[in-house]
Amino acid sequence: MTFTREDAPWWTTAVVYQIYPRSFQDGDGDGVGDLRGVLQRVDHLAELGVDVVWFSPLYRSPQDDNGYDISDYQDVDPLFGTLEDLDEVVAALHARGIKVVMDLVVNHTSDEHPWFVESRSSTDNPKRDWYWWRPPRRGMTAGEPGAEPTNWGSFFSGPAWELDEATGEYYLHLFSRKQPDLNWENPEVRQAVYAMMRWWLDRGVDGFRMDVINLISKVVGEDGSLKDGPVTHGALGDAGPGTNNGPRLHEFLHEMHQEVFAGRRESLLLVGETPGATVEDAVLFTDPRREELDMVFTFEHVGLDHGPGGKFDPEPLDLRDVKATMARWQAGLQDVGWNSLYWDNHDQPRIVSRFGDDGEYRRESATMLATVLHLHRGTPYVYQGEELGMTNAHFTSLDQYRDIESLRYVEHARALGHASEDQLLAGLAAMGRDNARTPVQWDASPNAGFTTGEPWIGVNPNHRTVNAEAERADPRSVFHHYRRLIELRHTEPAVALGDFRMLLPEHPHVYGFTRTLDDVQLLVLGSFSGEEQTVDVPDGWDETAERVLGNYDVAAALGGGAVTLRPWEALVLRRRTSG
Ligand code: ISL
Repeated sequence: MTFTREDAPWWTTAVVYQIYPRSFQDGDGDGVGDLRGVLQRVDHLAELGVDVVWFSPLYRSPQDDNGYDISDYQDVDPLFGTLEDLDEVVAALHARGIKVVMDLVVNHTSDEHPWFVESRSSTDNPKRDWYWWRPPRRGMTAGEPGAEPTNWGSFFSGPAWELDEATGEYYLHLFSRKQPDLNWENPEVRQAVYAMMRWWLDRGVDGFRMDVINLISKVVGEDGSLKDGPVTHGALGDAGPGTNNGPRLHEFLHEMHQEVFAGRRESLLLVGETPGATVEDAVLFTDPRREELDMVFTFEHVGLDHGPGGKFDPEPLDLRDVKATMARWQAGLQDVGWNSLYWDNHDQPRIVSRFGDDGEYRRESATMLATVLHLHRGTPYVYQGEELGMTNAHFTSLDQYRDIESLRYVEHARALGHASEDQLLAGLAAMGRDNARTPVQWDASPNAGFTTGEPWIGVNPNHRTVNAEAERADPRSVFHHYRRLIELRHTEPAVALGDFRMLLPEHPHVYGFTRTLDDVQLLVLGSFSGEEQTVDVPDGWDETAERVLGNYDVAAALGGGAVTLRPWEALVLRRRTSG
């Protein structure tokens, strides 16, 4: 069943680039990135060599969660431009051989979407059942503390239910109160979503990145009831068991496939965002015979540094855990299905600051991290600025933050009195989503070439040295290294399709693996350390191996069955196993 050179889908050799529009490039001087801005930078993407661009939401939105709260799925928010601007951007990308994937946010809408406005207007409105409305808990009065229909906490702190005074009922919002959850049990909801998706495909886009798609099926009792979740810490319960990977999820995805993608599947890219999914779930989502998705985003590797108090209570990373997780996903999807590969996106801190060294060894560690990731089996995703080695924001005061998740978290943590102000700021500085949302650093000018106006969020002061112009001028830069990695995936079939074997699983600082396709074998080594590290190499690898890629001018030499890697060194070698 495993993909072969003959039948492998196009996206096995593709690299995807994620644009977070509000921070990419401002074209009109209002301090917010937009589509005219994207047009100025399409050649950067072409030079990098990516095959696909995924746009975080561009749709009309009150921007409560930076566009993940959509009030019109079939229009562009005026902040970003117009539908005609989007057509122009799509045409400009297509002209450079780059496909376009839209974010699809259909677990919830904005509370300002006309569907929700109607739904909330009365208990007998025809769209009432398009969302999750429930009366207060039995025996309790609406508005009383604890009267919410279930004890579920939202992803953005506080209860996942909001009381609507007009009808005295609560609605479910797994994210902010301005993001009510759609009721996928209702077939009219599903048909409305599918029609919208067909409209976008007919307009010329090439696929979807499906936001929290594994939350769309909730666990509903025969009587329509939803159940409390386990209470782990605090007073609220975990919504996961009642909402994550629900009983009808695969049925809905297969139905979507038939209703929307049938007959045009081959040219599209369908990737699901699936927090909490196991590798066993991923096999089901991505087995081509099941006709659901092409690949999903795992969250296991980006949860390894979360501490007992959650993501804002981080713990030091143990590299062995990363290797164990990645090896499990590689093995689990070796014969059936496919992996997505990512370190960064708009929800995660910058990888060079998180798993690397964003000081002395910024270039070395950013290129090493990229090498290790891109040489796995799967489709790599590059988040804007990652190819420049951009770092965390290193904000030091609360007023620098913009993200609803961070601001709500602080509000609730203060109310509970669990953490000191210093602890709160340290948690945000390490893990806050705004770390990845500062403007892309194009040049050394005052606003990094991002805007002529006042940027909506602070530009990282290190743009004077870390920027695209400087990166482009330096052949050893992070940018040129990404360019070479992308090219390698396009030209060396073993990168896309080779079998994966993890080496050195117990080594605390060195990541190593081989990729094998027919008689070609690649050896990949990456040091996660600022000190020299000497490791054994497998039999058959010696100084005759061809050096494919590295991040030092002269690669570490193999000899006597071992190799000594310098700080954050990455190395890719190739040999023939026969003849
Ligand atoms: O960053 C997170 C909170 O700790 C994640 O749990 C995140 O909320 C989750 O990955 C879902 O993310 C997606 O849906 C959210 C949106 O805020 C994120 O930006 C989006 O990627 C709601 O639409």
